[in-house]
Amino acid sequence: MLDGWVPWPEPLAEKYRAEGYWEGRPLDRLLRESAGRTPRRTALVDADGSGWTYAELDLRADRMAAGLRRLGIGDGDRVVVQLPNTDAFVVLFFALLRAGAIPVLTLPAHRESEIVHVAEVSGATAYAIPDLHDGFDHRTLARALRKAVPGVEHVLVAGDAAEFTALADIDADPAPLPEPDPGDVAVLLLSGGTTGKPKLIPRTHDDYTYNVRASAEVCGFDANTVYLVVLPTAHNFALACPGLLGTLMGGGTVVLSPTPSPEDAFALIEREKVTATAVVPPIALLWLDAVEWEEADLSSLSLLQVGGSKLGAEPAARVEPALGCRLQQVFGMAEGLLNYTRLDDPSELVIGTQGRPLSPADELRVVDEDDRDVPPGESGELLTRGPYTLRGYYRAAEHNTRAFTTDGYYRTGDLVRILPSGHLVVEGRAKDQINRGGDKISAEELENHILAHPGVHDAAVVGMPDETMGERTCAYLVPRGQAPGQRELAAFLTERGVAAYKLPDRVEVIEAFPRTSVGKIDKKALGRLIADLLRAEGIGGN
Ligand code: OOB
Repeated sequence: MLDGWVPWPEPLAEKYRAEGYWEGRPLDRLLRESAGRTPRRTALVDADGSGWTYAELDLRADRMAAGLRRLGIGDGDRVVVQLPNTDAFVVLFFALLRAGAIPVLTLPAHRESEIVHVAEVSGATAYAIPDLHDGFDHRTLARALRKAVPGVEHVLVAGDAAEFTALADIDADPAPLPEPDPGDVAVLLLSGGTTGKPKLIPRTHDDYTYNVRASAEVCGFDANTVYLVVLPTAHNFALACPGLLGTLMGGGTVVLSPTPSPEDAFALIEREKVTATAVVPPIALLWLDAVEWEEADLSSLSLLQVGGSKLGAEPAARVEPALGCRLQQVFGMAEGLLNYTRLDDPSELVIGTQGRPLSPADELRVVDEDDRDVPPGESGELLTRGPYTLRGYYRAAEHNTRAFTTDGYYRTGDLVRILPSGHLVVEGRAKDQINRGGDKISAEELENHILAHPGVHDAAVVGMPDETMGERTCAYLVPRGQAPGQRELAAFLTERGVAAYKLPDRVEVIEAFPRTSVGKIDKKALGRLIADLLRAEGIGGN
C-alpha cells in the first residue's frame, strides 16, 4: 500500500462497502467491461477524426501496460502525466492503472515550478509529456526536471522523443498482471491550493469508481452518450464527473477537443453528433455569444454542464434558449464532493443554484468561524466528508491538521447556503485563493514567487471582479526601490517557471498594506480598494 496518504477509518470504509458505494473494483475495470460488452463500438475519437474501438483501446492499454512493466514502471510507482487532450492521454492513463502505477495528473499549462514540486512530493519515477504543445517544448522542461529531481528516471514522450522514450514504442505482449487493492490509491489529482505549494489529492479505486458511476447515473450517461472533452482531460470535471471515464463506463463515445474555442468545439459537436460536454463559465459565455455567428449545427447537444466557478443567473438562463440544450450546474472539487443540479429539477433551481450533493452518503455541515453549525438556510463555510471525499492530502501531515476537522470533515473554504430542497448556493469564499474563470490560484503560492523579485518588499495577491472570468488576479506590491510593472513581473515569474494562468493581470503599488486588528494584511480591504478603482475607471465591478 502507498504510504503517506490518509485512508478512511475502517468502520466507515466497512459501511461504504456494505452499503454498496464501494464495489471493490479496480478503476481500469470500467474500460475492460465496456470492451467486453461492445468491442466494436467507437470508444474514442481524436480531433482529426481517427477513432478507436473499445477492443482497440483495451488491447493498446494492455500492451502499453506490459511495456511499462518491462521498462520497470509498475507497482505503486508515481508517474507525472502532463498530456493534452489526445488519445495518448487515454491510453497511458489506463496502461498506468493496469501496470499498477499511479498517474499524477497535471495540466498542460503547468511549468517547471509546479512540475518539479509535484514530482518531488509524489516521489515520481517517470514524467509523460507531449513533444511540443501550444508552442512550448516539454522536452526542455523534462531536462530541467531530471536535473532537479534525479529520481525521475524515465521521460515518456508523445511524438518526437529526442533522447527520451517514445510512448509509441512502449509495447509488449500482454501478460497477466497483479490486481491492485481497490482500497488503495489509483490516481493523484492536483488541488487548486490555498497554501505555498500545490497539494496532491489521493483518490482510490473504490472512491473514484463510485464518483464516476454515481455521476454517470445522475447525468444519464449511457451507450448513446457522445461526450466532448473540452476542459483538460486531467481536470477532475472532464475526467470523472462523469466526463471521459463516465462515458467509457457507459459504453458511449469520447471525443477529444484540442481547445475550448467555439471554432474547434462546435465543429466537433456537429461532426461527431456530440450529446454532452462540460465547460467553465467563461467558456459558456463565449459559446453563448458564438452561436450568433458560428454556423455549426449543435442540435445533437442535449446537456451542457457548467462548473468550476460560479455561473451567474443571467447567463445560466440563456443557455437553454441559445444552445438548445439542458443546463446542469456542477459545484465540485478535485478533493471529492460533487453537487449537481438534476436533469428533472425545475428551472429556478437549475438557474439559481449550484446543485445538490451527488451521494446520499455525503455529509455536509455549514459552519461559522468557530466551527459551529449555522441555522438552516444561513450562509457559512461548507465542511464535508463522504465516500469519495479525501481524508487528507498526500504527504502533507501538517497542512492536514488545518484542512480537516478532527472528525475528518474537509474544510472546502467555500461559503454556501443550503435551500430546503437540499440545493446549495455558493455565496463566496473563505479561502485565500483566486478563482480565475475556474483556474485556481493560491494567493500564498503566487506571493512567495513575487517576493523573490528584488524590487518587492512585500506582496499581497487578491481577486478583482471581472465580467467574463468572475475574477482576475491583482498583485499589490510594497516596493523596495523600483517595483516591477505588470509586464516585468510577468516575465520574472515566467522565468521562474510559473504557469501562465497564475500571472497577475494587474499590479498595483502601495506604500503600506492595510492591516487587520491583529496585524495581518487586510485582504478584504485590498479587494475593496481594487474594486473601487476598477469602478472609478469604468471597468467591471458592481
Ligand atoms: C472544480 O474543481 P477544483 O478542484 O478545480 O476547484 C474546486 C473549487 C471549489 O472548492 C469552489 O471554490 C470552486 O472550485 N467551484 C465553484 C463551482 N465549482 C467549483 N464555485 C462556484 N460555483 C461552482 N459551480 O472546479 C470542479 C471539479 C469537479 C466538477 C466541477 C468543478
